[in-house]
Amino acid sequence: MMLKNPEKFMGYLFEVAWILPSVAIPVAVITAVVLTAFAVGLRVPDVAGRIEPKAIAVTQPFDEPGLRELAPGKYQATLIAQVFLFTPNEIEVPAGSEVTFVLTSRDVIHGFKIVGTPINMMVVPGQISRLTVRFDRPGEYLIVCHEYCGSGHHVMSGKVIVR
Ligand SMILES: [Cu+2]
Repeated sequence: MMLKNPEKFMGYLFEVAWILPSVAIPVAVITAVVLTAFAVGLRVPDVAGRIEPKAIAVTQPFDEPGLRELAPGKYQATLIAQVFLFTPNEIEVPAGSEVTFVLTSRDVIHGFKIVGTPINMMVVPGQISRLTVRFDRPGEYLIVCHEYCGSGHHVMSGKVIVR
């Protein structure tokens, strides 16, 4: 076949050369998504609700931002993002704590990433963002805003202290 009709044979080869990557690329992408979701533990934030940005000061739980112990070892950290700070910008929990971060923005879109943890979410005005993480290792975890929010974006940070 190859010698009788070399052009047709090359045609098959080219077809296979395109079919293989068109199967391999989606398989690789799906594998990456499954790995990050289950092995690395990356999760998208809950749809935790909506809020009127002008009424943050009188809407629970944002009327009292900060750390609250819900049960032994379980905390809720309520934070408000605004240009260019998080309120509060420091949280301290014992090692082994499970902390649910609940955030909203007072003004523009901010980001909320805790370096070294799977916590990575957008903080959108009018929307409540929520994610839970367990802090097993003591140390200081840097919080950064990773959505460009204006001229002071680079100083918008905070930390979680795990003792
Ligand atoms: Cu920012």
